[in-house]
Amino acid sequence: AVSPAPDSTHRSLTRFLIEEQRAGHLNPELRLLIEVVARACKRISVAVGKGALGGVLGDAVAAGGDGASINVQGEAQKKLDVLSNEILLEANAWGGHLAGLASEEMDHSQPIPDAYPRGNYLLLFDPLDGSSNIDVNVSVGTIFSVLRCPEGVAEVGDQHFLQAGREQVAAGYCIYGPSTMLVLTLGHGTHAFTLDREQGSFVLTQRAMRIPEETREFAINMSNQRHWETPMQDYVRDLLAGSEGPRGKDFNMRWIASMVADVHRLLTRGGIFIYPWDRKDPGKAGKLRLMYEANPMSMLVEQAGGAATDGRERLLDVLPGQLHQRVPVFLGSKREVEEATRYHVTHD
Ligand code: AHM
Ligand code: MG
Repeated sequence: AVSPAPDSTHRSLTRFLIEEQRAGHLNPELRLLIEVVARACKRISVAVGKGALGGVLGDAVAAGGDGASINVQGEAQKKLDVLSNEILLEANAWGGHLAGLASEEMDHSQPIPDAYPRGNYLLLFDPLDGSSNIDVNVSVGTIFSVLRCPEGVAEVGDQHFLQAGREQVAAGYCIYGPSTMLVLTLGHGTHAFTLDREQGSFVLTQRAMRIPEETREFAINMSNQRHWETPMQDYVRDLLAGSEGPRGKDFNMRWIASMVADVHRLLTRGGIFIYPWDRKDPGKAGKLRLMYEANPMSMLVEQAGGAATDGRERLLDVLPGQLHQRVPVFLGSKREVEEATRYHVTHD
């Protein structure tokens, strides 16, 4: 008789999800949703990996051929932003697992087309985060978040997506780096899968990731320092003072400018990632989007034993007022996030 392959070396995403289903952590509909998103990410990974050979680098051109295409956030779209968005939309339209989708790259949410059965979930995504890094061959990623569609909704609209992050039933990202990895939570730990390119399948490579509670590493775009509010200035001044300052230890800095890559690093070895509000932005909201970036990353980080706040409150408790809302983000090693948050709270 042929003995089965050893568990730890060959647990595919499919098998992992089946086992999670048996453990009562997800139902078949959510399992299909995760499988479909993972399949779409494989397609995006192929497109990203081709680089200049795929003809997909550079800016997207607006419909009508008149200048660069601009998204709802007022940002120029890359060809790969548009392509990744289309791949995710097309993959998720027909499976019967969704009631609607919302994307960082689309003005409004979309209900599932009438031609297909409607499911119970809402999917939100940033199809290609960190897209300023595409043309320079640095890691980028797809971020996604899953919510339940409220019961009794006849027509899905933007308002049905406006739920606090703690209501997420699943969240994850796919990082397109030296290897392609899917990092996923279903609310029972954060788990990492690596794409086996030859087999075309994601393989579980780290179960139950744990972020060290203490760190000596931070990720911040320091070029905005002069625009930060006082408690943020104070916090970073004390980090930079190192072992001679009040923190009594030296810190190292890393900034990739791809949130997915910066968060992947801290999930792997600890750290704090911060995108604060600054005075260039009168809305006091910072750059990152609550629904597509902050919420899914916060769930992944909390499920790995880390913490996530907006500098004052737990991010997963923030009630969104609109789909494309921005929010300051402080996440990573628990003690360090608490420390950064303390600077802000005691200042107020
Ligand atoms: P994007 O969604 O338009 O790619 O913007 C989000 C990205 C994050 O990945 C990253 O943390 C941040 O923007 C970097 O911004 P900056 O230009 O300040 O370096
Ligand atoms: Mg983005």
